[in-house]
Amino acid sequence: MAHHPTLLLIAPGKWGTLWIDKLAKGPIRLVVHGRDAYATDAIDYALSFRPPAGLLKSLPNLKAAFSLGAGVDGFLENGDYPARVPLVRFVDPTLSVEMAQYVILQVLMHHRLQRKFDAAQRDRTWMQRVLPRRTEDTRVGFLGLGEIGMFTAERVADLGFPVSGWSRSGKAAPYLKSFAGEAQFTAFLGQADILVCLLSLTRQTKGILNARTFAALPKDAFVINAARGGHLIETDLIAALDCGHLSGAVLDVFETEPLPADSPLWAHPKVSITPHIAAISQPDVVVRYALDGIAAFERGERPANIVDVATTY
Ligand code: NDP
Ligand code: OXD
Repeated sequence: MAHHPTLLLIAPGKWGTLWIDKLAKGPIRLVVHGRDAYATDAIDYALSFRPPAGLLKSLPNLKAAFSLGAGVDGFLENGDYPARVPLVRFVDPTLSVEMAQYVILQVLMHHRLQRKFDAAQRDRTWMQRVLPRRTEDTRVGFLGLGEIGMFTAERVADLGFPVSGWSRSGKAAPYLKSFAGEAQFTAFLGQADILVCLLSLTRQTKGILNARTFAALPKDAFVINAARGGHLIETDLIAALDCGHLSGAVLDVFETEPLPADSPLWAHPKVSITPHIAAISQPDVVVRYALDGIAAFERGERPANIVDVATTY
């Protein structure tokens, strides 16, 4: 009988059910954490978004771990990820397309003053002709120019906005003004009327959306965070909105998810909230990526998108 490697799925409650049936049809033995009893030495592979602290370290025969999302901070934030085990992250064009749609939606809602018109409609008020700022004068700056950031930046540039981006290494593209590293961070911020965060969350980028960053943005700048809640100091954002320096913010990700009911962000008049839905990993695509990745390791190959242990993303 063919050897079927054992995959441990670690995903909370209902969320896990998205993948269970599809994975169970693959050439693997599926074990679901929290549902099935298992011997730790029987696990060959793991699939998760945010495994509980210490769990992966307790699996002595783990050959590789696969992330259910593009971001792998959920694996690495505790500092206990077993260094010998390759970690593969989810990279797929569907994520970039969905993120570009999300960012375009939020940029245009802000730029075309849609929320003001919605409020006026609620009051049955016919607003006098209000002109949006000129598109060519509205500079959109991307923090993070990776798989998702580059694609999204190009789609926003297609709409006529001047686009810039900041990354560790710098990126060259005809539609983009590129800034790199700490030395160019403040210059980048000074010319971003709309700031979009699509960075990976690492020790270096944690809390990067803070009071100093907001102060370096132009007056009335607008902030969109679709990367991770850990990038943002929420109290600094509220202060920058309340003092009138920032004109508004859209947040898809939060330090604590679900966002607690008593968070002041819920009712803040300048904040729009979405529940971590900017780009959702599609179950069929995720299952294919995990099964193909396992097959590659079983053949003795290394699949694409193994996380660099030096940069941790
Ligand atoms: P990539 O790893 O491809 O890109 C990460 C980008 O961040 C790169 O441009 C990288 O720079 C930059 N970066 C990392 N560290 C630093 C640093 N210290 N200084 C400057 N730049 C830095 O990731 P993806 O584009 O695939 O995804 C980005 C993030 O989007 C994910 O990590 C995740 O958090 C988030 N995400 C959110 C979703 C949602 O639904 N809200 C869905 C999917 C992703 P360089 O290019 O030089 O390496
Ligand atoms: C991801 C996410 O990282 O969904 O892919 O947040």
